Amino acid sequence: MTAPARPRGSEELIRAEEPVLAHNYHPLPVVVARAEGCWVEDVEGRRYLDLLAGYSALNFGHRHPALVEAAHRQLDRLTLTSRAFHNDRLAGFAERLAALTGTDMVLPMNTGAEAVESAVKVARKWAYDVKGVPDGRATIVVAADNFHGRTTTIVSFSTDETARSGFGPFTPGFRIVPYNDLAALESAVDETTAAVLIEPVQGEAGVIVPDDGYLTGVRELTRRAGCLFVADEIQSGLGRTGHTLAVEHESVRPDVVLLGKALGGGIVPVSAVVGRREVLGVLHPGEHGSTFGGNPLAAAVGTAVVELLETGEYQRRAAELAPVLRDGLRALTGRGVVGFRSRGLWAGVDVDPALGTGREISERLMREGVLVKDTHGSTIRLAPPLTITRGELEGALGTLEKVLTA
Ligand code: IF1
Repeated sequence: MTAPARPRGSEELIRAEEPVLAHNYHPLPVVVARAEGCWVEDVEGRRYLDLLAGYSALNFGHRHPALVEAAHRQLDRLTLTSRAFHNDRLAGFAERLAALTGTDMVLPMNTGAEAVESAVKVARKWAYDVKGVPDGRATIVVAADNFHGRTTTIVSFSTDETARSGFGPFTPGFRIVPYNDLAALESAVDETTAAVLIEPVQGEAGVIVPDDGYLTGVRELTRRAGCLFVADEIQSGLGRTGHTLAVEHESVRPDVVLLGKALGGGIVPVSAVVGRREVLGVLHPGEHGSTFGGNPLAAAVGTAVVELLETGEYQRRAAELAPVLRDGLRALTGRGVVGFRSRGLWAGVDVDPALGTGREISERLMREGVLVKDTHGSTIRLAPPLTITRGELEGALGTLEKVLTA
């Protein structure tokens, strides 16, 4: 099919997708053509404030100058070697990321799901090689309502029927317990347990913030049981909750932390498994890998992201604006909002179902120039870039109030 002579508008582009693009999403009817900072612009030039930020992959806003510059510079030098050879970017990235996260060793991957899959493999291998669990018997305990990605092993331990039905047979070796329930967790951990894998805040479930003490409890329980605490910080990490890692809210240090999304600055997919040398040291040459993991372009952008986080500026901004978001949502409670959870610049907002579904509210907000994404039912997620100004945030809350009280 030859490209059309004239540029196609939003409606034409949306129609053009239908016969040729797999329907695994139901996007809002907006076609983004350019973006900068917290603002995106559609094909016709209409501007929207982006309160989704790529599901927290755009913590530094669209096209942060320092990140784009790092990418351009590397594009003009070297983009890919594969790990069959060394490249001159990877050592620096691994050193800076380990230092930023307070860990010893880094396994660079690409997507979040790859980091989760890698952590499952490393935890199992650690269980066999270090803990002494009989081969093939390792178990991993996860939380109900988890979201860790879309691969068949990961959906094997999902409790979301939409995410898993039709994709069996499933990978065995996982136990599911209610989130935020230490007693249930204690009863699921035994001598076969390699790891407990949880999100410090459950994102897709609707920004479910656990009780204070839960993360500490998981840390103490896994230490006593001699199994690994693996924290999936792919969405909650890298400044989103007002800390470099969400687990810092309770000063907890997991054995393994999973990172992704914002680690690539919204420019290239970059993920990583970071943790203690005793754990990641179980991998030997030829036992794990990927074509793009640790590529020089990803390492260059990832290093620039770590440099931004080393300043503490983005963590501070999320912490300083957290009360603006929280107080704004509290003021709307009873006026269209029936409940919310928030931590840092991240909130799950339960809208009165009588006002519409999450999707309908998202479409009304879109027409008012604000982009959000519904999760389940009538819950919408707010996760602006951490570069949002107080004024922009207050404006967005005003727009939410207008939509909910109209
Ligand atoms: C989609 C959800 C968010 C994640 C956590 C691992 C991954 C994710 C805590 C996997 C990815 C993305 C996936 C994307 C939408 C988005 C999402 F709605 F799916 F659940 F953010 F809440 N751990 N979350 O949140 O990382 O492989 O995607 O790089 O699948 O629609 P990935």
